[in-house]
Amino acid sequence: MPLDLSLYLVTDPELCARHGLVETVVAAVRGGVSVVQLRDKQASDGEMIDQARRLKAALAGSGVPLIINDRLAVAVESGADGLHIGQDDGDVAAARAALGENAILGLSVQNHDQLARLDPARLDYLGLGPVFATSTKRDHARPLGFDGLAALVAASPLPAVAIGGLKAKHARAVREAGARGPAVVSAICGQPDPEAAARAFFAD
Ligand code: TZP
Ligand code: MG
Repeated sequence: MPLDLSLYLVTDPELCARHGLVETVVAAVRGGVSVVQLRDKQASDGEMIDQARRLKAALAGSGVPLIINDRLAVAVESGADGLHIGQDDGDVAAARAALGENAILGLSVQNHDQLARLDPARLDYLGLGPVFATSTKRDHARPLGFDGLAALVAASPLPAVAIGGLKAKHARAVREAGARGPAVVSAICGQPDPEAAARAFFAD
């Protein structure tokens, strides 16, 4: 199935705790989320494998893939659909070799140098950002703004989502910049109604 990047949810253990991780993700998928990334910097690999298995079961039949942030071993062990890595999270070639051809593999890209160095043949999509400053990720790179995003998308050899400080009101500008869709944490996780929060990204 082609990868639908129209609304990409990245989970956060604290923000998603408001309604529970699985409950938040299921509601967000009802609202139109098309990809889910499990991201938890604190959990052990074992805890993350357990969370991933519960999410995979909850997503069964939805067609929405589950992607693991950073941890290749968790992606392989849990039966998730793919892995998302940052610039310092290890080697794309090694990840592709371990995951196999059918897994989804994404990479975070913050600037044109990183874009010029990546290996598009081994990757499925890119996460470009941050578009705006955000308190959800510590030590993020300099914000791109929509003009910087558009320039990166134009030079990208792969389909891309945009991330960083994005709200429903930015969905149109994200698409107009050429990204397939927004990737968000706090605009869905931790919201009073995650389903409605997701649906709001498709309002115009
Ligand atoms: N990578 C770049 S910014 C970011 C990540 C994981 C956090 C985005 O969170 P939010 O709450 O959507 O700004
Ligand atoms: Mg990372």
